[in-house]
Amino acid sequence: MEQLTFGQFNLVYNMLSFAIAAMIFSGVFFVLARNRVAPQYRISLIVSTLVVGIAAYHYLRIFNSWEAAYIIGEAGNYVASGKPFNDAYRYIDWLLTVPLLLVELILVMGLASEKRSKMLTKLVIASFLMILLGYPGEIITGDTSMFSERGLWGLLSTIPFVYILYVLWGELGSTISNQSGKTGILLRNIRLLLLFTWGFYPIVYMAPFFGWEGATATVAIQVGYSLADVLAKAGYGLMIYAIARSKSEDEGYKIGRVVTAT
Ligand SMILES: *C/C=C(C)/C=C/C=C(C)/C=C/C1=C(C)CCCC1(C)C
Repeated sequence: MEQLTFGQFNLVYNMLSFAIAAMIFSGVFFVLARNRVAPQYRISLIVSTLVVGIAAYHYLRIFNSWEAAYIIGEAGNYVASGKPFNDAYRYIDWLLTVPLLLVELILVMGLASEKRSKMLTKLVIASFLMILLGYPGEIITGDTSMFSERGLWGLLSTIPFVYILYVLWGELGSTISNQSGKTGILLRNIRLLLLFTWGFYPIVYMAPFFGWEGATATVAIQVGYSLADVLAKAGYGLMIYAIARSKSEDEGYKIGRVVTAT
């Protein structure tokens, strides 16, 4: 039966709590900052708000499930309470938020509408497949070594992941390099943020392949995914805001300008 030390249990507990705060208050910021960007970019901030809102809700559920799954034992350790820890919340969250994160990026690029809908369709389908194919491997119990079913589902899920990267670097590469100075730099940076934070998930997924087992793997996976989520959702949303702000400035939008009807 899995046992956690006092420190392990509380590390996850505090990380989950931090993630809730980061999601809620970044959402508050996106709402309050909407008038700082030109009207055509506000939709990106709205989508950012939805992403962190959906994540905040799921983190509350994950937090409650974590709290209920363990009870403090006689030796001061945490032992399983018998209620299973429900990690499906994470995947449901990703299924909704991952496509929305790609939508945010495409919207803030300001592509022509025909190209935009083509890109969105491809990216949204690929991101659905990536999450759906990863889930069966995540919940497998028993053999979780590299050459187990966990490894196979992980590999299948990596195919759409690589495709997403191909679209962002290959097909959208020229769109990004065509953007003006500061906006171009910000777009390249957000793509890198996406690469590093999204690239972190498959690495965390592989934790059991490196021989980490039981409590250590559980803690590593929970802390790893939570950190990655804060960067990939709240941090990413702030960069989307910076891009929207930079494009608004380029296009001559002034904060607080009074528009009078003529
Ligand atoms: C806010 C949540 C985000 C950005 C989640 C992203 C998740 C991934 C990029 C997950 C990718 C996976 C693989 C590429 C293979 C192994 C299974 C996954 C689902 C962890």
